[in-house]
Amino acid sequence: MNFRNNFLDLTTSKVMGILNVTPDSFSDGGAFNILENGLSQAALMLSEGADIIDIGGESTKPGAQAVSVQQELDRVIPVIEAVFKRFDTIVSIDTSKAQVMKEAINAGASLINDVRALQENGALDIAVKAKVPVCLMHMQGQPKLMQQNPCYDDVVKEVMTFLQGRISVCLKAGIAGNQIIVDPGFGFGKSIEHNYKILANLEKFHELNVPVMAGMSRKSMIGNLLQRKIDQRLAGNIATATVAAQKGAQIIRVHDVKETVDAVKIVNIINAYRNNNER
Ligand code: 9MG
Repeated sequence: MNFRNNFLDLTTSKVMGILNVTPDSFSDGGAFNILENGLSQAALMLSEGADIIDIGGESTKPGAQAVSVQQELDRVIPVIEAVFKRFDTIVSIDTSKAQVMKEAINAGASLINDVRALQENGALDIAVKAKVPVCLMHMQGQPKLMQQNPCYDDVVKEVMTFLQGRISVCLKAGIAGNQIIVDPGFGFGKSIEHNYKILANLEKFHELNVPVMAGMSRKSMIGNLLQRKIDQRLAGNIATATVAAQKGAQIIRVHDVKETVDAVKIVNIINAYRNNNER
């Protein structure tokens, strides 16, 4: 896939490192510290083998409050500029706001990761003009209330139908088919059962004929099942990432880059041997 002339081969699974630039992700909220901290986290994740750095300034955790456009810009733009200047990597902007997408792309971002699948005002238009890849994610409800009573008759079918609909809207608007990624949105308006049903059927999402992203890192689908606090979920994070890679997810979005890169390398080599045997 072409990220503004930075090409990423998605025939094997790749790892996206998460860089949250929200006040709760840094002990001291001062601007300098946020920038320095962001840069050193990006450097660490890249040295550990991340292929993409996903930078976000609005928490989308269940119960999270919305932030203003200006707050989000103030948080993410300096970090995107600095990461883009210092490292030869793909920078992704995690946002749903058109203005943030636009300024992030001007600052060097080459992927729009939108948990609201370009449904907010002006977002689709910006994505068409930006000509960068987009990741369209499924969410039922909004972060503040989405985990209160998620409901589906057939979660896999409904999530796929939504994503197919958003792909069609994007194609009609002028986004090239080879610039679209989809994501079932683990934890976004889904119970534990819904999340594991999706993971069990993740390979079905390839029927949408675009790369698939999966993000389960440290989420409650791991914590609640295993009864583990956030810093005790590494084994669960690696298990879910490994299954996603085995099921062909092209991009795995994680906090624990080093361990995930190791796990994904093993899955990738097994797949390479299997493909050779089939020839
Ligand atoms: C921003 N964000 C948080 N969780 C996510 C997930 O599962 N997928 C994507 N694409 N973005 C996410």
